[in-house]
Formats: sequence, C-alpha cells, structure tokens
Amino acid sequence: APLSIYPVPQHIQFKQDSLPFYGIRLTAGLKMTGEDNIVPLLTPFTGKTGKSIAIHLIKPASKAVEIPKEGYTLKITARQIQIRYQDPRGAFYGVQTLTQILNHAKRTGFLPLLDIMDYPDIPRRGIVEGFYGTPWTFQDRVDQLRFYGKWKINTYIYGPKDDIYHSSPNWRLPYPKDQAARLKELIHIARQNEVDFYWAIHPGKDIQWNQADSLAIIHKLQSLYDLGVRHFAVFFDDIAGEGAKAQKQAGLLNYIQNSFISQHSDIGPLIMCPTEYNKLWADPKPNTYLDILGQQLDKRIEIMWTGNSVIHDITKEGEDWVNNRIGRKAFVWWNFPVNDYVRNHLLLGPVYGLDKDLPKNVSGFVANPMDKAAASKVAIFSVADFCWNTKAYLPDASWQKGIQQVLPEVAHSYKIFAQNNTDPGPSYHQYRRIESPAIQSVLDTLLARTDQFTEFPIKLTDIDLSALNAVCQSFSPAVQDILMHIKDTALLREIKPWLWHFASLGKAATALTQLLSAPDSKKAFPYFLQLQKARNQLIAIDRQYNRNPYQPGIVTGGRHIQPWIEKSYYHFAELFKKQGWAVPDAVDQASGRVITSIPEFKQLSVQKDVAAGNKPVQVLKLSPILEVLRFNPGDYMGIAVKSNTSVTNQVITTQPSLEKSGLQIAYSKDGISWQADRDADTKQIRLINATGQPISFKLERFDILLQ
Ligand code: LTM
Repeated sequence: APLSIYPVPQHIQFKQDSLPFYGIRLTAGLKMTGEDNIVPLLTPFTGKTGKSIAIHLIKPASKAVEIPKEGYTLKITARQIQIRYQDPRGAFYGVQTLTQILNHAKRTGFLPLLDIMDYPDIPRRGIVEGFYGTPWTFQDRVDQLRFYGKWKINTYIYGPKDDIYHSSPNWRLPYPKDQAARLKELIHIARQNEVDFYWAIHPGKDIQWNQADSLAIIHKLQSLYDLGVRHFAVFFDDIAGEGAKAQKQAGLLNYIQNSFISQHSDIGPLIMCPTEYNKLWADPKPNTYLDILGQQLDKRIEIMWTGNSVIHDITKEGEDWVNNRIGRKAFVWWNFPVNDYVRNHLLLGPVYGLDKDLPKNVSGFVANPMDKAAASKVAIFSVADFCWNTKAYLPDASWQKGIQQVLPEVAHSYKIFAQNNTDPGPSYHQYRRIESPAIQSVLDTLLARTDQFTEFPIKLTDIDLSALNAVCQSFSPAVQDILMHIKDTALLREIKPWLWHFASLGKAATALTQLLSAPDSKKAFPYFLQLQKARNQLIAIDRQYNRNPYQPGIVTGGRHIQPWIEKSYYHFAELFKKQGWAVPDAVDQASGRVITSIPEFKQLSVQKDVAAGNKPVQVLKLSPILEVLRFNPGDYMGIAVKSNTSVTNQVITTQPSLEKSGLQIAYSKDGISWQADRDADTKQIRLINATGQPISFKLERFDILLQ
C-alpha cells in the first residue's frame, strides 16, 4: 500500500527519490525533558549496520523558523532525518509521524525522501468520557490514552455520568484509595502520551449555593490536583431547578477560577458545560441564560456546546450564534458516536457533518464516545484526523483508514459489519446516519412495493436483486471471519451479540431475496421457512443479550434491512397462509405506537421487551430519556397498544417522582375519553401535565406489561 500519513499532515512534499532502508541511528538529544516518551517509539526501528540513518531532534534557538504550537517539521534527506519543534508535544507528534513512515519503510525496504510541515488546526481536540451507563474500565482508558497519543489527540475529559464521585451523590467526597490510585496511574499514562487529562465534576443536581459547597468543590479539585490532575471542568448539563441558574453558576466558576485555578501556575484553562448547552434548549430571548454566562463568566473559562440540538452536526451558523451570545469561542462537545440513548445500537459509521471552518470558530472539540471503548476507536481516529487538518478531512477515506489501523487483520469483514451498523434509529434526538449505502435504494424500493407482491413469480420489473443478494450473503462469512481472526479481544467482547445478530440478519435477508426471485410459490415457500427461522434467531438474540433498563436488546441493520425484513415477513406469512400453506406460528411480538402532543416525540418507536420471570411477560416501553424534559400544560406522552392485547400493569417513574412533579397517569380505551384508573379495556396509557404550569422532569421508566 502507498504511504499515507494520519492525521493528514498540513504540508507534505515528496522528493523524487527514496533510500534503501537499513534502520535508524538514535543520536543524543532524543530524550525530552519530562517524560521520556520519544526513544521508546524509535527503538524498534534502530538498525544494526553502519548504513542506518541518523535521526536528530532540534529545537531551533531562534524564532526564524516559525513552528506553530504542537507543530513540527520533518525532513528526510539522503543523509539524515531531522525533526524540528517548539514544544515537547510537537517533538512527540513529529516522531509519531515518523513512526508511520518508518513502518512503511520497514515493509517496503525503502525510505521516502520528504519534507513535512505540520501542526493542528484545533488547539484542543479529543474525547469527553461523558456518557450515561457503565463507565469505561481502567484498562479501556489505558488503551485509549495510548491510542490518543498515537493519533495526536491532546485532550481527554473524564466525566462519566455514572461515576458517583464525579456526580451526585458523592461529588463532595474524595475518591476511595483504590480508585484514587487508578486515577493517578491514568494521569501518568496521559502525560506519557501527551494527553491533557481533564477531570470534571457534575455537582448541579443537588448543589447548594453556599460557602460550604463552594469549598467542597475546591477541596475535591485539590484532591485531584494532588493526584496529578492539571486540567479541570465543571459540568452543569442535564439538571433542572436551583442548580441551573446562570448567575449562580457564573459566581461559583469565577470563585473556582480565582481561588483555585489562578492560585496554581500549572493548571490549564477551566472548562464548563452549561445547562443550556444546545440551541434547541437555549432561551432565545436577550439577557437570558447564555448572555448572562457570556457577560459574567471570567473570560478565561471555556464554555461547552453540543450544537443546534443535543445530538447534531456541527455547523458554522450554529457556532456563530452561540459565540455571539457567550462572548467567546465555544468548546464543542460533539455527541457522536455516543449511544447511551440507543443502547441496543452500535454507531460504527464514518464521522461526517462537521463544518470545515470550525477551527476559526471553536476553542476546542471533543467527541462523546460509546460505552464500548474499543468499538469507538474507529470514530475517534477520524475525530483526530478531522481536528488536525479539517480542510483535508475526507470522511470515508478516514473511516477506511481507521478500520485498517484498528483491525487490520479483519478490515474487509469489519467494513461490511460497520457499514450496516451506523444509524441510531428514530430516537427523540432525531439524529440519523447513512446506513447500508450500497443497498439502501433497492431496499427502500422493495419496502415500498412489498404490498404489491401478491403472486409468484414476483414482478420485480426494474429491480435488480443480484447486488442485494451478494451483499446479504457476505454478512455471515464476514462475521465468521471477525469471530475467528480478530486480535482485539476487548473489541470482540463488546460487540459479540451484535455480530451474531448480524449473521442471522444476513441469513434472513438472503432467504428473502431468494424468495423474491423464486419462480412459483412451491419453490418460494422453503425460503419463507428459512426466513422465519433466521428471524426467530434475531428475536431470540435480541431478547437474550444486552439486557439493560434503557434500550435492551440488539439491533443491526436497523435503518433499511430490518424494516424490510419485518414488513416482508408479515406480508409473505399472510400470502402463504391465504394460498393454503402451513405457515408455522411466528414468535409473537406485541406492538404499540407512541401517542404524544409533542412534535419531536411523534416519530419515536415503542420498544418491545420481555420481562423475565416464572412466566415471561411481554413489555412495551418508551425509552427512558436522559435529559430533562419540559412539559407545558396539557402536554402528554404515552403508548397505545395493538387492539388484541390487554394491559396488565405499568411501571412509570419520573424524577422528581410523579407525586412531586405534578404529572398524572391517565388511561383510555379509545384515546378519546381518559380516566384515572386502569381497567380490562385499557388500550392507551399516558403521562400528562394536567396542571396549569410547565413541568420539568426526567422520564426514568415507562413500561407497559401485557398479557
Ligand atoms: O450532551 C451533554 C452535554 N450531556 C449529556 C451526555 O452526558 C449524554 O451522553 C448525551 C447523549 O445522550 N446527552 C446529554 O445530554
């Protein structure tokens, strides 16, 4: 393969020649002050003969050679390799680039002569571990920090929502000894990899605006300073009530700035995440929350921003809008590939939707990943690539290169898997991703025409199934290849049930394409039975794995393939029944639809689940919503069940509780008249704000149990 360097360098000039490669010769001056993180990177390339090429690291004394912060120049001539830098991080990055070139030289036997001038576009770039759900493990984080160093990511913000010492109830308390020791180790590994380790606190759920709590924060930050943290953040996202007041937040943060940050010469700029962290939620009126932060918050403090909504592409207009209000450049918190709002999905697709002009408009860019650390790496690779050189960034090429880097031994198979696992589905964030690009249009045509397929041979007219057939047939072998050859065992552990599901999906889709091509119903029916068998497997896997109270189960190919299979399955089951074939009973799946007065929620889907017990019970559920919801008077949201099922119970919980929040549960048999009690005729259940005031709350659970 030709030499390609990632993140794509800003300027690279290849000379015509290359040299036979006999390894490198280390010279004095390679050991940086601070961490000795350069020599270990180069040692594997040292040569044993006199023909090895010398490498020199030079920090120019004069500013005549303009090298931007964290930048470097790299020159390979026939006589030597020379890296120039201004700061140790620039030297480290120059050497990281060189290792890519040396790997290539090792493979090909030739070292290309070239000139590189390189530097990052976005000064702070990286990851915020800021999702809900099980935080990454220690080993996950060690792997991540090494990965960041390799791909020139300089920022990791520690803020997992479910770390009780980061958020409520324990943000006021120091970490227990063992956890503190682990953090200390991570901070050291971050430093070795030139990553700034930010530790964030999330105190807003129960903070009191008094001296005791201000001091509690300072003490907590100091305890982390003592472990080695030199970068801090304060998050006020996803809270309501007292903690959400702009003046109070600004007051506290200015206090932290003055009495803690400014008191240490070695702490980096403080970052805060506001409560109104996206345009959809921000009060647009002048002199409200964001303007107050803009005016009152010390200008040294950075303000985070997720874009035009919680989960959104990042646009220049959106950045301009917020920057004007906060009086500084926003620090982007990009909610991708995070999947804590769709935990049954993997988001493995390319990173796209980021404005190329962002470097002019932002002070930093961090992405929020999945709880699956290893499976997030391909996206993180592209985030690194984008942030380093936004103009040169190509989503698809970067995605392919990321896969090649993370899983070289199964890259081809993993691409097949990842291409069909990209879209979060119809969540209330309404964020969608391109999925199954090669077969999307034929699937959509088939889906639209399914009802017309009433006799064999099916008239497909202009639809060519050969490509679809070939693609679907590749799923199961791709899964076998990944299962057998993948080296990253952590990644395998994370995605295994999705792989199994995807193999069955391929089998179902293959049977269906064959059914569609059959000349008569006698030839078609065995394919229908195969389809049914594979679909039963899909349901069994979905019901068995990834059990969690939020979005349990497993989805693969959810955007185009699964809807096509579901619709076709029911259609052909009916058709074959009508034609007198003995169609075995399908695995019974209850279904329901969302009823709501709120436009953003209308397209939500009702999830199907099975509650374990002596006799498993079918459950229909609305996904719990992680953020604070606001219901105006009369707003409601609930589920209408399909007419032949009856409701036996419901579990609906909110924060604050139903009694405290003022929300009511109401029942109906027809969606027209509503009552306060459930009875045998109940077909619809909703949560309604029947007060005259807006209500802010979190929806923790909305489950309906069926008979
Ligand atoms: O996005 C922000 C600022 N906060 C939370 C995150 O913790 C969460 O991971 C994402 C995605 O669900 N949404 C949030 O509201």
